[in-house]
Amino acid sequence: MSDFFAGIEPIRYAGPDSRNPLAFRWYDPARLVRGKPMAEHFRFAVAYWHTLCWPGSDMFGPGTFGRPWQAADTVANAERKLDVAFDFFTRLGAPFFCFHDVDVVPLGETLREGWSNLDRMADRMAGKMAATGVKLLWGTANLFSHPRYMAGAATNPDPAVFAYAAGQVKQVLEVTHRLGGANYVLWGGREGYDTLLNTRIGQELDQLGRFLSLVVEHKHKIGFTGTILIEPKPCEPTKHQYDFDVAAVAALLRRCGLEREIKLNLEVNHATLAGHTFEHELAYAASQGLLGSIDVNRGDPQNGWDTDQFPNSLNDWTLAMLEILRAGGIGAGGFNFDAKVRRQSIDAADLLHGHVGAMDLCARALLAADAILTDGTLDRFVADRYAGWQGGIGAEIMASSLTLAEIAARAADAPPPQPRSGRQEMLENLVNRFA
Ligand code: XUL
Ligand code: CO
Repeated sequence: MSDFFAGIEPIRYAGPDSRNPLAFRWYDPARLVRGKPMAEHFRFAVAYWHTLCWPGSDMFGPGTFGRPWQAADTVANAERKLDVAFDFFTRLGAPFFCFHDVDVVPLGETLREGWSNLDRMADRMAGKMAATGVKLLWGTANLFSHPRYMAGAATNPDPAVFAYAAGQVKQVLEVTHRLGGANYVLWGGREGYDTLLNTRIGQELDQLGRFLSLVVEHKHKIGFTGTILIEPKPCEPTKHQYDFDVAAVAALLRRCGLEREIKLNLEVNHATLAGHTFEHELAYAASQGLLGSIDVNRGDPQNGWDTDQFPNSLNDWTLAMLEILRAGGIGAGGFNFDAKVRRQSIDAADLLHGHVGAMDLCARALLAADAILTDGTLDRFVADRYAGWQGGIGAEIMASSLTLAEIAARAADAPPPQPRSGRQEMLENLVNRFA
């Protein structure tokens, strides 16, 4: 067992009046909300890469954290890191974690070396999981850091790179299955382009479709029953990414006939970069039956890049929780903290402050969203706004029983439609009564 967090007590629920900064004031795992324990609403997960691997570097300087296991990328250090990781998960009370292959072990020089390193580490992970009860929300392969992936993985102009990526994904999918993972994530880090001058979009989209189909086929072949998830992001690291946002991925999945096989892992800061609110992405995905899981974080209102900060706005999260509750919850997905503490937050305790605050925020937003739904005014307003589609000409249009000419004739003979207020300010005020 590591002593990295020595002196920090396991985090407990202490109630809203607590002054302890390392206690939960709202997240009470067993508390029932809408008949379901809070813990099940969220299925909180720690992201291995930000919490254990990121050294606190930025584009102007190296890491500031100086964690002992980050001194060199060796198997021995990966094992120390694993000890610290499971100590952190249990101290925090996070029931799940997520990882990339490169987060947990050095992949070595060849694909085969990486496979055997990961296989051995997966055995150690299985032991830790059995001992602590912490489960795997999802696994993923890093297909974007190594220079071989500079022009993409599945969408690389060189088929040998496609094949290498296939080798990494096959292995991590199998390890995820072996560890009982609930999902497998594909973030297309560099599946896009930097300039159209050297790019054939149609060819690259066909390659991406082939890759996704191969992954789905292999999932069924090995009997993995978890969900394959795509994580949309519009840009960064490349100028343009094909998995731009929910709408783009929904279209891509239909183009490949995979809309019933793959769902989405939505990340807050990715929605921001795409020019959307997070609740827009949630609502759009839910409307297409594609909501799978979420990566919890936030951007910075002034910086236009992926800052991956811990969330801290109750109003924003309440709007997100409203969409998640309306969608019937996150199912076999979860709330993964794809968030990192700031570069100056160099202490072990800072890792806990980041996660504790975010878990509490989510819990408080869940209670606020539940209260808004229980109050019912918001939903009644919306139901009334669309009531015209429940009968009369609205129902006939949607039942496809009228032609364009018949609809036009009815409109010509009816009294002119009267505009009605959308009451945006009233509805915003209503939400602010709760959050
Ligand atoms: C990058 C990002 C990734 C994915 C997993 O912006 O969000 O960490 O979540 O590859
Ligand atoms: Co993410």
